[in-house]
Amino acid sequence: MQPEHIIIHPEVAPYVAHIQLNRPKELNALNLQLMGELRDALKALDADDSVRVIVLSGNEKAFAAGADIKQMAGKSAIDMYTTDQFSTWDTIKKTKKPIIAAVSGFALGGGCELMMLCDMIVASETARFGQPEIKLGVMPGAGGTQRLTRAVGKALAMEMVLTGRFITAQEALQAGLINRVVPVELYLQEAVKLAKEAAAMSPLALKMAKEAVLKAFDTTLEEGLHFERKNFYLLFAGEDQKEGMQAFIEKRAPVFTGK
Ligand code: CO8
Repeated sequence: MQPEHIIIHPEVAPYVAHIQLNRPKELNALNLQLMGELRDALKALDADDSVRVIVLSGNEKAFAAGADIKQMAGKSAIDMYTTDQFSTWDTIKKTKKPIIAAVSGFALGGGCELMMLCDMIVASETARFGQPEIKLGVMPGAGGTQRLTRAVGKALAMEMVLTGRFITAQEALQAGLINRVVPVELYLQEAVKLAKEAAAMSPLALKMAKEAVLKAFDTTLEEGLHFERKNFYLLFAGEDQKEGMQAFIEKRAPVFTGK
């Protein structure tokens, strides 16, 4: 069945697929259906050998303005527990291939949290980031107190989470939340360019390197170093390591296959 709230562009560059959140009238508010479609699309692309890197965007006005408030407003705690909508997020988190967020306009609440699940973030000058849940009488529920704090530090995270203040793209760049800021007409192009650069690398190395970087947030330095070393050694089981090193010696460009 075709998804309704996302658009999948299969090959926007070699080995790069693009998923676009597509509920423009609602500023891409993340309802259950959209999140389910996104989970399924990411799972399929993660298993597709013709894809090495995924770009995730909204539109110029909004990456996503958060969880769908209208869908959530009347729910009870038991509804929330039974629906367990955050379990979708656990599956999304397991995507092995790098995901690059292309962000313009609002990235708020769950939208900011979804963006922080991505591995690199390209923003337009018009991007605004925030965790405004506090203004709704709640608080972030999908990583806003954890990933944001790890990315920007306690001072700014507390300010954003406790007052709901939005920050600009320049502030986000300075705080280390995002990778780069470009004029609005270029944000998607720049994200695809970055994706293309990564997609030229060994797909196995990409996955294992992503896994190892993320490990840094979950573990002690000693365990992280151990994990990193294991992944490094493991890559010597693949043909891409032979190809990459032989290509260097022969002074030519490597051709990686992921085998
Ligand atoms: N949910 C539902 N509808 C929304 C949302 C949203 N989060 N954001 C905007 N919309 C709708 C508006 O209701 C409006 O619809 P309508 O035309 O039918 O009234 C339409 O989108 C356009 O919005 P506005 O008219 O408000 O546009 P403005 O340009 O005036 O304002 C803002 C833009 C500032 C972004 C404003 O819309 C706003 O404040 N939105 C809510 C932002 C917010 O509070 N986000 C946090 C939501 S809670 C959350 O994310 C919890 C995370 C938990 C994990 C996530 C699980 C999926």
